[in-house]
This record gives sequence, structure tokens and C-alpha cells, in this order.
Amino acid sequence: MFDKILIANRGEIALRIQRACRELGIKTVAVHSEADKEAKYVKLADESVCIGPAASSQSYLNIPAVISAAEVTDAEAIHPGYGFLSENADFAERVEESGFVFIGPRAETIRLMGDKVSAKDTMKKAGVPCVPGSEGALPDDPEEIIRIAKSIGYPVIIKAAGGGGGRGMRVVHTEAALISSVNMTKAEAQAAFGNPVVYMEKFLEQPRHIEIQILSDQHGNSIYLGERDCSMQRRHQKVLEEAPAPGISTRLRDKIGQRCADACKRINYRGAGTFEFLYENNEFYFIEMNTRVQVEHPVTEMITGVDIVQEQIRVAYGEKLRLRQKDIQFRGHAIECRINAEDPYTFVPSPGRITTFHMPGGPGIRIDTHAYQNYMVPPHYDSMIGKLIAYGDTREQAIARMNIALSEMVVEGIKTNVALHRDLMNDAAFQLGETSIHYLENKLGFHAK
Ligand code: MV4
Repeated sequence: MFDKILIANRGEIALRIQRACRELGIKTVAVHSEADKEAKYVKLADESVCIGPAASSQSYLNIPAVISAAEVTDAEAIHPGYGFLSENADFAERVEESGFVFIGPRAETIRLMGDKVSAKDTMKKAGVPCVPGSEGALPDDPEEIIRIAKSIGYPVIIKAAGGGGGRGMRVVHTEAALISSVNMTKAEAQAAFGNPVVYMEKFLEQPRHIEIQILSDQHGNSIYLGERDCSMQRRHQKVLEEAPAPGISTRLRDKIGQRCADACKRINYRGAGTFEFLYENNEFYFIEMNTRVQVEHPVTEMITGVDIVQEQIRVAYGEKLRLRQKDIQFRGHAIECRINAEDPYTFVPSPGRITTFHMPGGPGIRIDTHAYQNYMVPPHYDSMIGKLIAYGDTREQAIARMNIALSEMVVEGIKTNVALHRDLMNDAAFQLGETSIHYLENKLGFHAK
């Protein structure tokens, strides 16, 4: 196994990766900005290196600084976590060119999935069901664009190949608006991503966002770890996630999961990955693939007993997956509430010092956080300060345990979204598992957006 890993991230995921390393007997190097020098995961790491000032662009996104830190500490591999450099193909390439192992897929795979046109094309060819749409990029000829939209049927959505995660898209309801919408999306895509390529899909009106977790080794083995429902979101920021997704049959899970695992074998995928789908009328439609560990991975860990971060490290080292598909059993239900330092209803960030910090506990409760009493939440980064995960034999039990945990949780000195989570646990539609990607924004009222 690796002797030493550098963790190129901050916050709760830096601590999460460190814990996985410790269990595997691997030494850890924390890198941090000047704003994070007092952080818990920095103090707990075997070694730490300051890589720059508070601004992410000068620290956590500073590729030469991260690679130098690996060189001076003699680390063998780099774990990028999520966000920051985790899906930057150029970073993965430079890590490997410098003689380190990138804990994630090959740079070429990251690049393939980073371009949403090539990702969709690859998955379609691999037998993964996709949203009906244009065959690849839209052509320049307006007449042809009009023909394509007509054959798909309105409403359609125009998406940038360089976008993803909600950036660079536009819904079109009528032929009259089509060409100007395509041109506007292309211009915005060129400005935002340096790539004007766009594609077209049927616009699904009320889908759920359901994703499939996979794991692949470098020996042609791939497995799926079931699905997560991530429909509860606002402005493309997930608020809570759960596994399994309410109402998905074992048969459908196994069918779509196997398609994803087979697609991974076909593209020789390495590591952990997530297939994002829109789900409507009992059908899965692939939209994008994420080539990193995700914030919400714990709900999958809770229902499968698989440590996803440890498995990422093992397969990056070159080990064969020890788990076969038949070894994976889905048991119980898990829900994750993202705890953010923000106003629970305006969503305005609320950095500052945490003066009181009491975390819940008891059966089925897991907390992944780097925060503590007296911790200063810096204003420079994402506002998520931790994740509260509740597990139960049934969804009802998981909700009941989450309710108790939320009632025990006390965070003072900053605002948090705990009140929103308390509200959601008691929301009738959530309790019935009958929400879509638009549910939360509707509940909050469009004016609160
Ligand atoms: C869509 C869609 C409806 N129809 N594609 C937004 C994020 C990006 N990953 C894809 N997104 C969407 N693609 C078609 N054909 C609606 C969304 C969408 C969405 C998707 C997942 C989670 C939240 C969302 C919020 C608004 C729109």
C-alpha cells in the first residue's frame, strides 16, 4: 500500500480522507491556505504544508504549489477530494507526469466526461439510456437546428458542452425563440468555458435527480453501489440526499446499475464515479458523469457498508476490487443533511466564530465535520461546515432519527440551515418521497430565490 498520501483539499472531506488513510496505515500530508492553518485536519495530519494565501485561486487551485508540496514531503499519491482540482484533467495529467499517483480516473477519462457531448456520446454507445436529443453537437445551419428541435418536440433545453452542474443551459418552449436562444447559449458558453459547442435535449419538466455510484479497478472489474436521490436542491446546490431513492424497485436498480458498471468496464474506468440521471415516469435518463468522490457518498456507505474513500485508494494503488457485485447488499435507509453556515431562508453565507457546538449522537447517527467549538468558519470557501447522516432500517426510522439528531444539534455564533432541515423532515411531500428537482424552490417561493 502507499506509504504517504497528500490530501489536496480542505474542510470535512480533508478529514474524511485522512481517516481512510489512517485505517489503511497510510501517512498523510495536509496542504492548506493561510486561512486554514489552524484547522483540525491540518493539526491531525502527519505533516502539513502551507500552499498559499486564503484565496482558492492562489492555494487549493494552485497546481504548481500542490505538486511542490508532494515533492518536498515525498508523498506517493494525491487525493483531490471534491471541488477544487478534483475534475481538472490538466491537474491529473501533471500529477502523473510528476511521478505521483492521482487518486481518481486517468486524465483522459476526466477530459472525456468533462465535455458533456463526448460524455453523453460515450455512454449512449455503452448502452446507458440518455435523454432524447441531438446527435452530439448542434450544427451551425439554423434550418437543421429547427428540424432537430421539431423531431425532439418542445420544450427543449440547450446545454453547453463545457457546462455541467447547471451552468450554461437554456430552456426553449417555441420555435420562434429557438435560434436566438441557441445563439445566446453559444455566446455565453464561449465566454464562460472558452467553448461555444452546444447540444439539445428534450426538456424534462418534473424529473427527480437520481445518481448511481460505481467503483472500478484497473483490472476490468466494476461494480455499482446503488443509487442516491439528490432532488432536494436550490440553485443547483444539493440540500439533502438519501439512499436508496424512494420507490425504485430492486429490478430497476439492478438493471440501471449494471448498465453503469458495464459502461465503466468498456471505458476502462478507474476509481469511484457517479452517473447522474434525471428520473421521470419510471425511466432513467443519463445526463452527466462525475469522476470524483461526492459530498453525499456517506449515504451509500451507510446502506452498503463499503468505505468508498478506502476503495478509491486501494484501486488507485492497483489492487483488484475485493468486492464482487454479489457481495453488495443494500440494507436500510440513510439520509444526509448538509449543514451550512448560512441563513436558513435567505441562504446568505454566515462565516464567523462558532461559539457553541453540540453534536448529536445515538444509534444510526454519523457526523462528518471538521468544525468544533471556537472554530472560525472562513469567508473564503463553500459554506458547508459538516454533514449529519442518519441511518435506519426503514426510511421512516431514518427520518425519525434525523429529527431527533436535529433537535439535539446546537450551533451558535453563526447562522446555520439546521432550521430548514427540521422543516424538511416534517414536510408531507418529503415524507411521502414525492418530490422533484423543483420541489424546494417552489416550497421556498420563487421570491426567496
Ligand atoms: C435537464 C433538466 C431537464 N431536462 N435536462 C441542471 C444541472 C445539470 N446537471 C443538468 N440540469 C438539468 N438538466 C433536461 N433534458 C433539468 C435540469 C435541472 C436540474 C437537474 C438536476 C438537479 C437540479 C436541477 C435543477 C434545475 C434544472
